Amino acid sequence: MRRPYASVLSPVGQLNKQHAEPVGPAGLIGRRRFLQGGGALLAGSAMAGHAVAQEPASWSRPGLAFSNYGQPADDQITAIRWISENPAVPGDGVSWTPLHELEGTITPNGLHFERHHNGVPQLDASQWSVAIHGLTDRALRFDLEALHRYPMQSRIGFLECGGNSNTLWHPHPVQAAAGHLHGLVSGCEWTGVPLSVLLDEAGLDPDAQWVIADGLDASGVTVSLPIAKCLDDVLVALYQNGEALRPENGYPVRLFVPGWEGIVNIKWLRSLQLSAKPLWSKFDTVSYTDLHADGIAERMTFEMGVKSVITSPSPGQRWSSSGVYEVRGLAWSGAGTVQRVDVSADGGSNWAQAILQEPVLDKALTRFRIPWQWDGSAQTLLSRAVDSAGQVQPSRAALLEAKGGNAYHHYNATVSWQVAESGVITHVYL
Ligand SMILES: Nc1nc2c(c(=O)[nH]1)N[C@H]1C(S)=C(S)[C@@H](COP(=O)(O)O)O[C@H]1N2
Ligand SMILES: [Mo]
Repeated sequence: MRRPYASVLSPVGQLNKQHAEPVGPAGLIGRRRFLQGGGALLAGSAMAGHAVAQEPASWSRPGLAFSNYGQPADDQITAIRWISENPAVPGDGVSWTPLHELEGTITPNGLHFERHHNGVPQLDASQWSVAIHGLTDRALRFDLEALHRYPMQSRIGFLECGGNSNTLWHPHPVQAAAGHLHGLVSGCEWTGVPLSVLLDEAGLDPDAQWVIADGLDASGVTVSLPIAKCLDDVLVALYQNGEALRPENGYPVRLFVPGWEGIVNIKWLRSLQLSAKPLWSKFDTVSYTDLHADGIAERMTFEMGVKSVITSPSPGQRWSSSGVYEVRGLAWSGAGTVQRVDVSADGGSNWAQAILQEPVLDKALTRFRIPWQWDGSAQTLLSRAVDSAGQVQPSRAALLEAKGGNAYHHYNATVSWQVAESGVITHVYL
């Protein structure tokens, strides 16, 4: 028999009394302290559960019928992508993953962010094929049936647009939810055929140093990828979280290039040309380059930097009372694994180490969590990630200093949310 709720949960009113003694820097209960008994302390206090007299009545009528394809609960109306389109170019724009509505590290397929330069092409997968040609022993063409006969691999990884978080270059903090500022990143399990296997089938000419990948949508997105990366870990992906790719994410086949900026993850793949030199396409040169303060554009800035963002709380939310909350967020790095995430609740004066959700995977979203006893005063929360390459997520001031005033891509500075006395959460710069 289940225990009645009242015996395991205590009323909210007792919470502050039990946490009257300080628990860590600015109320943060760090990893070590949590493991030493802070967890038990929290479990006993029952946080914000309400006492109830009895269990809810069970449903006494048959429920709704089966469905061919499941949908979220009807009340989950805010857990949706947020679309922002370019009015000047048809099909150009983005839709953002609502990071502040999600938990864990895997983005549901219907909420994976989208970035199209010219819309989602209407294509017939039975007519689809990809050609491997150029500096190869033989030119080969693979249709879906052929691709399915090759050995597949799965890997969990993040995909992030180079332009993610770029509203934070703005001199004033834009007020928007975590996912509407930072949600051009998603995490999936991608499955497909390693590109190295297909390149091996075609046979590489020793002069083949670049793979020029081309999509078949109207935008003419073509990029040049160094051969070393293509032979290392690039997937010719057919599946996303166990099901066939979604049309908006490249169905039937896309490249998944672990840790590298979104643009090189070519969707609706149609051609891979082996070449001695990069193509220097529009997307290798004009777009997705990093303009420095002196006006020089750095090209091929492929690897995504170390980054973290608190997703709960998120701007726009309001906490109803002081007391214990769990601060939760995501961290990732294109250079490897997330080694640690520190959280500050006093604007960066003191830091405590957050708990990382296992398994912590290479070039994948990593969930961090840390309990915080909020005393009801105005405080500023921020997180700072360190990766396995020893890179530390920079402060906003350090990033601006390093990049100068012309930067547009690769914004990876620490992000700060203020909790006001009223409990209202806002985006602030430190
Ligand atoms: N063919 C094609 N591939 C493309 C794009 C595109 O517009 N066309 N956009 C690129 C960009 S800029 C990004 S960030 C990622 C986005 O992938 P997603 O829409 O699956 O999130 O796809 C990349 N691949
Ligand atoms: Mo992108």
